[in-house]
Amino acid sequence: MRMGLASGVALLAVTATGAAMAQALPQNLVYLDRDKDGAITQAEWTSGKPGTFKKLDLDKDGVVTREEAAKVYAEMTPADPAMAEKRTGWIMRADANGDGKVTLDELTADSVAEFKKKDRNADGVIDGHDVQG
Ligand SMILES: [Ca+2]
Ligand SMILES: [Ca+2]
Ligand SMILES: [Ca+2]
Repeated sequence: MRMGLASGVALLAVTATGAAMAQALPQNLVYLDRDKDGAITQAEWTSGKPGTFKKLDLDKDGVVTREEAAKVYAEMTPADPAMAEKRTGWIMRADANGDGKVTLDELTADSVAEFKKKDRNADGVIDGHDVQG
């Protein structure tokens, strides 16, 4: 029991030191850090994509068209057509082969490319070291 307490305290001290040294993730990215370790892995970064894709693929044919994306986003932000247009553009940017339809693979690949851009020091995670300066 005494041992357990001691190692618990030691662990707390290590965690506190680590937290103090790490640079914080920007607020708009924090939600992606599912396990709250202060870093976003590629898996965490892309984890929301299947859900987003499912929401956008209105007719469930496995591809998202501009019309589908525009419709979903227009419903999401009815007061802000410009924002809806912007978000539709983000989705359609993933259309790598230019056929006007985005597959889940394309959406995920686009997301991975974005991840790699944001991981400036290329250590495989996005954390405070990538976002400062
Ligand atoms: Ca994480
Ligand atoms: Ca569809
Ligand atoms: Ca990094």
